[in-house]
Amino acid sequence: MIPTQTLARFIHAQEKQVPQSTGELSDLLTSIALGVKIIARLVQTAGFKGLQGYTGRVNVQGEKTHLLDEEADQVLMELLGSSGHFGLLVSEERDSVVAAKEGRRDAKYVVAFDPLDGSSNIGTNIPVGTIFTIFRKVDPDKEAQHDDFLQKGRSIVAAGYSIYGAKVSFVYSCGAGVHGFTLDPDVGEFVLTEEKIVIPDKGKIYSVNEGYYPIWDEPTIKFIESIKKEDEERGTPYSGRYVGSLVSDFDRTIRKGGIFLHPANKKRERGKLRLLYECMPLAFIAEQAGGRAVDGTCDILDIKPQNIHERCPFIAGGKYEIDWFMRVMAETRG
Ligand code: P6P
Repeated sequence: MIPTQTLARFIHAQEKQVPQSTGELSDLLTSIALGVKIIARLVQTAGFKGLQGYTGRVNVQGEKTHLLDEEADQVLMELLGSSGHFGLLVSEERDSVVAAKEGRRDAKYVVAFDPLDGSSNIGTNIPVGTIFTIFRKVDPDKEAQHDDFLQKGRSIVAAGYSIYGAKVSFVYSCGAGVHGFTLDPDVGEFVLTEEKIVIPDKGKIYSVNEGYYPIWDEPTIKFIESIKKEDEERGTPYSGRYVGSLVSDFDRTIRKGGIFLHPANKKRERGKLRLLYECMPLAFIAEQAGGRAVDGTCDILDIKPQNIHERCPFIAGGKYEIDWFMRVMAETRG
């Protein structure tokens, strides 16, 4: 089969539907897709190219960094920094914002990314991925500022993620639905495989690390207990699935439905996942796919980040499950 609907063609076709588009966003997405292809090869060959294992350093999160984390970060910093369209970049691997190597004063966008989420799973061949989110600068006449990253997720221009697994997939949205692509390794092109991903309103799968049960708060315990008990009318118990790799658990949730939870707990009142480059881009995708993403109190896209590395509880899924979760939160908290 000749792959005709490639990512590049699809992006340019989408661009033509936006009268005032300049093609910059299309160029950015193409740059990100190139970075994803390069990172895919690094992940697939890490085992025999000496790229598995740790660097011996810790990142701003206080986590031991993997060699692949830094390689993936470097790929995106180089590619996106030289695209000319970004003024500033934020990476999970960097303490503060980074000025684009060839950033022009009139560059319209800023980008935040997690270059390789789930890298702790690398050695066991569990899928990992890259997550990104793009904002316009708040003031187009000014150079990009740190505060351009502290916008609510409702202002996201485009966001998406890749998964380096049995296939390399690329899922993104520019605010007109969620589109899925699969890398054709024979030609090195991403080919459209799902023009519009829509999350089922009600699913049958819940996804959470139950090892945290002893330190969950009461509302979370009540919800998880209710999704596991026999109730014919509600269609419970749901099946449990947990990969421990955010992009994999999230991607399964938007395709098959149900709910993914990485909630707050007594040791981490604001959870583990990062708001700017994990929760917000995936919340944008979840809403574009017809679902919801909350922190237990409000929709993630209504939260204004206070700093570029802040954490956030992340619960995402179909409207049925998220509405149910939020009702239990409200009832239990009183
Ligand atoms: P836990 C992987 O380390 C990661 O950052 C995400 O990819 C994943 O969803 C989460 O942490 C798993 O966290 O606390 O269940 O090990």
